[in-house]
Parts: sequence; C-alpha cells; structure tokens
Amino acid sequence: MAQPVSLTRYLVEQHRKHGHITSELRLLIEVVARACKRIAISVNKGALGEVLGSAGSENVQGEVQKKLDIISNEVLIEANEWGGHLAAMASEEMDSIHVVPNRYPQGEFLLLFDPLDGSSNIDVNVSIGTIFSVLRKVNNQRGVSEEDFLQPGKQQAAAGYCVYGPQTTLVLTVGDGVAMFTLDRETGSFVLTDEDVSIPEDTKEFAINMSNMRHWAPPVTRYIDECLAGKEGSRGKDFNMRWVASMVADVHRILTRGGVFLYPWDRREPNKPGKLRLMYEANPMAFLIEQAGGAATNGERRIMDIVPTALHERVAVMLGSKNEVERVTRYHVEAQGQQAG
Ligand code: P6P
Repeated sequence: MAQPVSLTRYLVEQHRKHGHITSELRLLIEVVARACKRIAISVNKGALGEVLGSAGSENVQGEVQKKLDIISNEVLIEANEWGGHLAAMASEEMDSIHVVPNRYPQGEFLLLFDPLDGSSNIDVNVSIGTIFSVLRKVNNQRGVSEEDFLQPGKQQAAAGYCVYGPQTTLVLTVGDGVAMFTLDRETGSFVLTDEDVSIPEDTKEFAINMSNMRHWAPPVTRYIDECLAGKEGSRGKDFNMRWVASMVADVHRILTRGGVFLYPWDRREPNKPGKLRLMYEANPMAFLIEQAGGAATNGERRIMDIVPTALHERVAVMLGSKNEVERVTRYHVEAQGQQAG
C-alpha cells in the first residue's frame, strides 16, 4: 500500500515540479494548517468545551462575534506571528491589520483570513470553516501598512480553506491546481486525498439565499427564474438547490461535484456591492475556483481583477461551474447595455 502523502511532502514535491513554493511559503502554509487543526479541536468540542454562543462583542462588520470566532482568530495570530515568514496579518475579526511585533523577525508574506466563516452555524452543528489568503509584501522600503494588503486577487501566492464538517479537510492552491487534504485524527496529519480538483463546466445545482429574491437585480432574477422553470423552461433541464449559509461548505460542494454559488448585490443595502468580503472570502475562493477550472465574477468582471480600495470592502459573488457563471454574468452585462442604451 502506497505511503500516504502528507501536506509537507506534497509541498516539497510541488516545489520540485513547479519551483515556486519557497521554504518560507511552505512554512507559512504548514503553520496555517497546524492552526486549523487546533481550531478543529475547539470546534469539535462544541458544548463540552464551553466555546459555543456569543462573545458579547461585535466585529468590524457590526456582526455579533461568537466565542469561537475570537478563539479562532487568536489561534491564527499566535501561531503565525513568531515564525519569521509574515510581515502582517488581516482578519475579518479585526478592524485594522496586525503587524508582526518587533521582537520577531518580519517575513515577505501577508496573511489574510476569515478565522471562522459561517459562524451562525456553529451553535447548530453545521459545517463551518477557516478561509485564508496569502499575498507578498511588495514594497520592502518601509514598514508594513494596510495599503500593502490592497492588491488584486490575481496577486495571491496561495489560498485555501479548512472545512470543519464530517471530515476536517484542508483545500489549497499555490497556483498549480487545487489539492485536498483530509485530517487523519489518529496521526494528526493532513493526508492528500485529492489533487488536480476539477469543476464540471455545467451543473444542475445552484446555491443562493432564496429569501432575498424580492431584493435582487433583474439579471439574477432572470437567471434563477430560468433554473426554477426546469426542463419545461428555456434551460431544458431541472435544477436542484442547496444553501448551507457557510460559504466554505457551499464552495467545498462545488469543488467536489460542481454547482454555482451566488451572493449578489441586493436592495437591502443598495450602497454596498454585496455581503461577502473581497480580501479574505471572495478572493481566496475565486483563486481556488479558477484553479479548478471554474469562474468567479462580481456579475460584471473577474473578482481577481478587482483592485481593492479598503481592507474590509465587500463584493458581489458569482462563482462555480464556468458555463453557469458566464451565463449569469452575461445577463448582467446585457442589462447594463440596455440601461446604457
Ligand atoms: P446569509 C456567513 O455569515 C457568510 O459570510 C458566508 O459564509 C455565507 O455564504 C453567507 O454569509 C450566508 O449569508 O445572508 O444567507 O445568512
């Protein structure tokens, strides 16, 4: 029986093939993976670990923080600040960036994360996850500031997530395709269980929060109405719907069997482009989806081409099976043309 391939072995062998996983980047990914294992332990304890429920505080998004949101954030900060591979970190749970303290060496990378995405599902035992994105600190002339983080998603050196579900699975890209590692709890190692992940270009499964239907823009309504019309309608096939309300879980399903995920702009907050955050939700997920042969747009353009103007800026998200994303994006572009005309 072949030896299981560990995360470290995978990264070393990928470097031999492609030559751009430096030891610093490998160290960073291994540290993040170890932090995810520690988060998994806290998540899996649930009520036994007195980690459920609200922390009684709000994050920069104005959302009530769960105890596990704060625990996960602290685990990632503590695991990463001493290693010498990072200059700074940014988190959904922190207003501003966390610069590596002077007592530690600074590295070339910037780490961004949503420490525990989908936290409304924590208390009801539904899959949640950690999302992370790695950028390079481009300007080495001075200290690090928030501006160093404001790079388009296409600049990412690596991206991934760890989903805490029936299995604890780390999903990663460094720009050479997507690999999945399942946590072997007996050895404590992430073991390679899928590489060269590929999303089918077509699908019969869409993910959207249908309760927002009356707030959508016409192109989204047009697209979903066609899906709901099924084989009697213009699409000529029936669709199924899934909505976990944990982006990590919905994206993991799409990477595993295809599908399309939509969190579009809606009229509830007309001055915001969408609910999800560009830097540490949409960009890392877009990198993974594109590396697996899918597409990711904001309804008009490629998410990874968007140049950020603020650390916590939001974006509309349409990602997954290429042909479906291209269709709903085309509907948006046609609607723009009609408005302009
Ligand atoms: P809604 C979780 O809070 C999250 O940021 C994503 O993980 C998820 O896809 C979305 O929000 C769910 O939003 O409005 O359906 O609760």
